Amino acid sequence: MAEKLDIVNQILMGLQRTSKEIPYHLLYNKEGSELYEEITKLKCYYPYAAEEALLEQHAGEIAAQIAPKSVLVELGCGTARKTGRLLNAVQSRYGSCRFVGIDVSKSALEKAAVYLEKELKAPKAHEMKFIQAEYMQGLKEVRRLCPENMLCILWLGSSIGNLSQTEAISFLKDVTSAVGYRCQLFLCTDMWKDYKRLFAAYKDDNGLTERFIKNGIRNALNILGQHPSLDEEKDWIYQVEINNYLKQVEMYVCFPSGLQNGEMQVNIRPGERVLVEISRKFTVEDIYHLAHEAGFHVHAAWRNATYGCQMLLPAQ
Ligand code: AVI
Repeated sequence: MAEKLDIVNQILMGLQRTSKEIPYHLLYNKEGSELYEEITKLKCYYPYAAEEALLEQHAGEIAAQIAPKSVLVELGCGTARKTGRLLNAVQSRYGSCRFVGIDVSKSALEKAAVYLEKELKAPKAHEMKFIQAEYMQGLKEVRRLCPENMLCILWLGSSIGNLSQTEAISFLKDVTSAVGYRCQLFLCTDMWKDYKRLFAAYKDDNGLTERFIKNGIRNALNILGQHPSLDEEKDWIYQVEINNYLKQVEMYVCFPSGLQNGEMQVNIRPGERVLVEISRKFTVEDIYHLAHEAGFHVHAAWRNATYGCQMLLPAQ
């Protein structure tokens, strides 16, 4: 109940601002998670394939940078479609591998378990555990279960790009608060690139990203007790902007006829828009800066012009 009130308050705070926004995590209800899974299969959505190719190419080198006897912990492992490769590389280097997947979605964790079982070359040499929890709660639980172990925390998918710089810094600081300094962070980031490629990735011709973003708004309104009709939704316009100054893709829904929820004191004026998600893109300098500000340093990196994976270590 307290959690539900928390979400309602977060949504209301965002919708009562001058520049309106909703929390991006509302994108990942059941429908949104399925749509995101579909988006990752689109050719124009390059980050998925770019990350997969980097992991494929460098899995052995990445495994060599992971401290022996580490427990690998994946944040938001989802269905773990890319993780098997890394786990196999760690197992083949050290003989065995311990893995914990953390996700809020029970069904994603169930799929991950089935998928990894098939992907692993020597399943008996792997110890796997799945925790259904928010990230920080999950990390604290892992630290409780493995008080002495080095943890290698995997954060794939450039999910850090969905946080502002301030949020990203505080998130990374929270990681060390949750698990202490005996950790490594394997962080994947999309790189800043040309407008055309970015725009095409977030405004796909199939309209999947549009549905994904509008679903976030629908979810927010449903939580506020409002259920817009399909006709009303047809009126909403999906807008993508590339913000060169902040180096981010911004995804909005514009309401030509406005939208009111008198009970909740929400008043979106005709023509006003709501920011649903940002997707930040990084230069190498940005990554160094972010790591530094969050109390980490970049220990190793595997990058090309499109995408980057880096191993960060606590700076202390
Ligand atoms: C999950 N996250 C990294 C995706 C991204 O690219 O920012 C979410 C997404 N939004 C629209 N398409 C994909």
